[in-house]
Formats: sequence, C-alpha cells, structure tokens
Amino acid sequence: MSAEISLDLGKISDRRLRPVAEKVVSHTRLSHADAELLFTTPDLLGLGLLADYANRRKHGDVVTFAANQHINPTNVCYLRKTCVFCSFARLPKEEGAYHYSLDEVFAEAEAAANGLTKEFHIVGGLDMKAGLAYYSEMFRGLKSRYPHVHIKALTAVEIAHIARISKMSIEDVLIALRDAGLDTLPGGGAEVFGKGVRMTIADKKLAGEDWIEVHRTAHRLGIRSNCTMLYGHVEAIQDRIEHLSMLRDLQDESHGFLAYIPLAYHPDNNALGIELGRQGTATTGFDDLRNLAVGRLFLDNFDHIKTHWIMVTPFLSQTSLAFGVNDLEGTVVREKIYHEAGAHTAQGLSLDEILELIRSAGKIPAERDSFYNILRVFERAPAVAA
Ligand code: V47
Repeated sequence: MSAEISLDLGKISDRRLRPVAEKVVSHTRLSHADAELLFTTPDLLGLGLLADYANRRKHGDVVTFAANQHINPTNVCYLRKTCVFCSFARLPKEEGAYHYSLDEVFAEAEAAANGLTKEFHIVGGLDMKAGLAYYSEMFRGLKSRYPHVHIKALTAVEIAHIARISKMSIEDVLIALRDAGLDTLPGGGAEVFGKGVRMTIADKKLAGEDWIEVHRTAHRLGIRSNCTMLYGHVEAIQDRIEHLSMLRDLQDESHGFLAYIPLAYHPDNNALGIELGRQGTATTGFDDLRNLAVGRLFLDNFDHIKTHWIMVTPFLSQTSLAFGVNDLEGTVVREKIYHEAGAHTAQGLSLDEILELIRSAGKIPAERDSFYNILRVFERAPAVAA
C-alpha cells in the first residue's frame, strides 16, 4: 500500500515541522519534544498532512465503523462528588439515579434483534449494587440471546471497583467476566493520568498507573482493549504527552490496544464546567483535529485512531478523516454520557448516514467487527458529473 502514498513537504508551512516529517517518513519514533511541537504549531494543515500521510500508509482510503449499541446499565456512582468533570453520575438517592434490572438491560438490548448490531458497548457508574454477579449474569444473558454480538464492557475503573467490592484480584475478576462473555474492554476512565490533573478533576478515581495495570493484566489474559484521553479541561501540553507516552509504552510491551480515542471534554452540567466558567463552551475544532492527528503520529504502534462523532459532531469527525483518523464510532443507538454533558449531536446514526459521511469525504466505508476485521466494503460514491 505504501508505494503510492506520497508526502509533499513543500505544503508544510511551519518549517520546524520538517525534521518531524522526515522522522514520520522514515518510521522513526517521535520524541516528547516532537510531540510538544505538534501540540503547539499553528500549522494545523501541515500537522494534518503528516497525520494523513501516516494514516494512508496504513489504511489507504478505507474508513471503518462498527454497528454497535451503547448500554449504560447504571448511573449510580460513589465518585459522583469527586469526578467533577462527569455529568452522568448520580448518588443512589439523587433525582435521576437509575440502576437497571437485568430484564431492563435485556429489553434495551432488544434493538440488537435487528441482526445488524455486532457489538454492545456497556459502561456505567461505580455502583455498589453492580458487582461481579450482576455483570456476569448480564453478559451470560446477552450472549444467550445474541451469541453473535461482541461484548465490549467495563472500563478499567469499573473492573477495579468490582474487584474491590468482591474482594478479588483484578485478574480473577477479568477471568470470571471473560468466562461469562466479556470480549474486550473499552478505553474509558483513563481521563489524564498525571497526578496533578487527576487530583483536580477525578480525585479518588483509580490512579493512572493502576488504570495501566488493569489493561496490562487484561492484555496478558488475551483480552484486548481500547484507550482514551479526556482533553480540553485543565491539562497542560506536558500532561497530554505524558499520558500518550504511557499508552505507547504499554502498547510496546503488550500490543493489546486496538484503538486510541481522544475524548473532547464537555463542560455542561458538571461542577468542573461551572468552576471553569465553561458552560456551553466545548473544545475547539482546531484542538479536536490536533488531538486526533497527534494521536496518529505519536502513537506509531497503534493501528487505529477513532473519532467519537458524538463528542465532536459528525461534521468534525468527517473532517478528521483527512487528519489521520481511520475509524468512526459506530451507530451507537442511544447515547447518554455526553448528552448529559451538553452534547447536541444525535443519539445514534443510521447506516446510511455513516456511509454518506465517509463517502462524501472521498473515502471508502467498510464495516468492521470489534477486532477490526473488515466485514463488508461499500462502494465509493459515484463521481459527480462536472
Ligand atoms: O472515561 C465523562 C468521558 C468516558 C464527560 O473504547 C466525558 O471504544 C466528555 O471511554 N465530557 C467514557 N467526556 C466513554 C469512553 C468511550 C467512548 C467511546 C468509545 C470508547 C471505546 C470509549 O467518557 C469517560 C470520560 O472520559 N466523559 N464525562 C464529559 N463531561
């Protein structure tokens, strides 16, 4: 594939990016100083060109998506008061708190009876009533009803919570959940690993090193996972670089990550947004594209960079397909976490809408399974007559 992929260095206007470009072309790993330059250059188009080059070298013009359904079984979370960026969590007796019975989960999952859904993405709060038995029965029930649907469930933070309330090791919890039907772990709960930032936005949440350790254990057991970074709140550029570095190091060691997904902070209806005076002011398109492009370039050992259209809008996600991104969050069906935090996007996209987004960016849409095997490739859009 790489034979036809070229990079026109003349189009990169920030000359300081040239040595970085040469490293990208020669597959040389980028340093922290390179990452700092990428995070600060005003030459967004130059950065995009580099990221697009690195992406097309791996994936050509193919952009993948999965037919997935998000299910959030509980919003009860004992970290409600200390994870100040979150708008989704509630204390058990607070207005709006909910905890689905298993029958309610199965009823919500009935949307998968359409035969199109290939993945359940299941995450929720740290609920004292949602332990190993609850999730094991849930996964068994889902697998018996929809054996073909992959279960991507429970962030590292939830795994650690289940281990703590069940007085079990992380490894034993992962093994028990895998036996019940868990296939992979989603990438949530990572936020920003640096201690200073974590103390400010998610004091008492699982520490960054411990988040990494849960994923390391999962990878050792053959359970693949995703990873994320929540950006656009109080973190400095150095915090972003340290975070990405920790992800890159674990990937070198385990090769267990499937995709990296930068998550844009949404400031509505949460204490942090109020404190920062940011209600209604989400991240900028410039920073959204930059985070995706830097992810592609710095995480040279990752195959897939995914854009979450719910957080950055389908329009920006579409634009990001020219900034290093090869994977689009899927159909989703009914999203709750970011809509509580002020996302104004739809709660799901139809297959036709996804195909149109990808095609009108000049790319080739392909449906994938949860391990990124291509299931079907769709035609390119027919050329428009001049
Ligand atoms: O960890 C919570 C984020 C994450 C807010 O693995 C917020 O395929 C923005 O990780 N503004 C959970 N973000 C979701 C997640 C995810 C999403 C899509 C795909 C995958 C995957 C994983 O949501 C949390 C946190 O970082 N979040 N509150 C907020 N106010």
